[in-house]
Amino acid sequence: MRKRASQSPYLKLYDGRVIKFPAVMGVLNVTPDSFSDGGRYLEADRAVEHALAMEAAGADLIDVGGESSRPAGASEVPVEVELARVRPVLARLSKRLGVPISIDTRRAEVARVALESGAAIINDITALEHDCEMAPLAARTKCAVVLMHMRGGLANHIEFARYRDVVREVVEYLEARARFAAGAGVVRSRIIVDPGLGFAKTAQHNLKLLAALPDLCALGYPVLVGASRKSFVARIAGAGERELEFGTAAANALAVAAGASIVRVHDAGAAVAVVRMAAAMAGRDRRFRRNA
Ligand code: HH2
Repeated sequence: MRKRASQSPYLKLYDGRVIKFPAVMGVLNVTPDSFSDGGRYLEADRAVEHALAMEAAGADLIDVGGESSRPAGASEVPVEVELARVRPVLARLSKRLGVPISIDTRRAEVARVALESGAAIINDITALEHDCEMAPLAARTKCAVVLMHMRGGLANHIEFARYRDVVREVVEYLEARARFAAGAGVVRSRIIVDPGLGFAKTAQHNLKLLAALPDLCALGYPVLVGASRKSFVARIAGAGERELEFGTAAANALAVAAGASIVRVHDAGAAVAVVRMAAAMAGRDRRFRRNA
């Protein structure tokens, strides 16, 4: 049986800032084609406004991405296009945003520009596999990294949704990628793992992984969960605006109760309320412990 390692209740970034868990990561997709909010924040001013609104709503960090990974065959964008999307947004955000920024990218070149603009976290949906420069960059800069599980490429990952034991395979993969990252010099206390809901996963796989979050938490790394508005939520809860939001809220509440440290969301205000409530009910908020 796996030895259970304990998770830290916070993440200390290289610049001294601290993210207390459970935390809300607000999604800022600077893309024309993201599955839920594509095109809404492609214009830099609107993107900045939205990030500031998410911060005001209580988001603990903002995840900026310039390439969509939606399962319906996302098209790969050239690195210049990805850079042209995120660079002006990052430049403006670094002067105005108080909370930390993570950069959602598979490319070291994009991550490097983002880190130079003040980002403190690399969110890599390929767990540092896509670009061999990513691990050395993370090690050199001492930034935090999110290692996410997926299989296949952006356009075809759903074809790879085949597992003997999805929980065991995802947990073992993330453990191996975390070991690789630490071996490459990434600061161990800044490694975050993510089961990659919807990435080469059917609805059934996502449900199994959500039910097994304690096993993933037992690795000892903070766990990030990205259920927000994904197609399995639409399939289970319904595809209307309200159904998606409440379905997302239920997934986030149970994820926090099961030990998740970060939830990645489109509606930060809703998620903040959900996370606060779930954390208090699960005894993860000191102020509301029964014997406090
Ligand atoms: N999901 C998406 C993108 N990046 N990163 C992590 N760590 N975990 C996730 O679950 C995750 C992620 C997909 O969602 P979204 O950003 O809304 O859509 P798109 O990729 O189409 O921009």
